[in-house]
Amino acid sequence: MRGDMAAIVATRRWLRTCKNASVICSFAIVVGALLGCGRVRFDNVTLVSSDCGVDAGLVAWWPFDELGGDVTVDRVAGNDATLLGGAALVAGHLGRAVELDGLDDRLDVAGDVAYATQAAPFSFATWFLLADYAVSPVPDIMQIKSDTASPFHVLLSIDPNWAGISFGSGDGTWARAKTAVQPTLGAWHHVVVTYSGAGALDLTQFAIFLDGALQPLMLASPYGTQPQQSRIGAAIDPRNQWHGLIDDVRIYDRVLGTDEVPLVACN
Ligand SMILES: [Ca+2]
Repeated sequence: MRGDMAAIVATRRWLRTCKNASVICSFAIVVGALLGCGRVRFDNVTLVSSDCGVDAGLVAWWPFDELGGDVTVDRVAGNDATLLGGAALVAGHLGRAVELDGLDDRLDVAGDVAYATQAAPFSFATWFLLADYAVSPVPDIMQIKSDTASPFHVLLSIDPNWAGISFGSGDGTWARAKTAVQPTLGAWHHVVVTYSGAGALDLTQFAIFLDGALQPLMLASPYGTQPQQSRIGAAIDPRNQWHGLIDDVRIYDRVLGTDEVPLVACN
């Protein structure tokens, strides 16, 4: 399955065809899963398709659709994420999602990939539901390993220093921004962050989309330094713990076009 995007895409298209469909089709899927179904295996994965047709440049994708277990797969490159501290896979927005308690839950991503690259473009996209800021005022959706000294963060904050959706890094070589617009708590939202690769200190090279809408960016306060580790739902600092749900985390090695932003939400 890993590394064979053509087979995955073909299978997802087939599943999408089946999505509204028949008992026969569902039965075929189950039988296919039991038999291994050629090159594509379904393992312990629910059969809710997260396909949205935005596959070009996809370098990491964690759909969190497993029925359980302590490891959730990266369907592109096999950089699977380990659920730690009690993080659990539960019903989500697209199939299943990861639930984090805001105290000590997190997912650590395997591998050594620096997804946040200063000289090359990238995009980050995910669904999130933040329950509250009761414990953590600056919860990380993801700290993304970078090719600089400290990881690149995408987070939410109730603190005026980083209010709304914010991105930045502790090493001072990245622009840092905040939207100052608070997504509603307890509800699903979709965020896309893009970077052009043409100047990491230039705020105009970045964009944040919330639920498909381009957000205003203003200067945020500095970030603290963190050890390099791609981590979902937390950073090293305990103030960065996420309380709520995260679903369908995707990273691309290119800028998603404005026409693709609604598509990548897979609604
Ligand atoms: Ca999912």
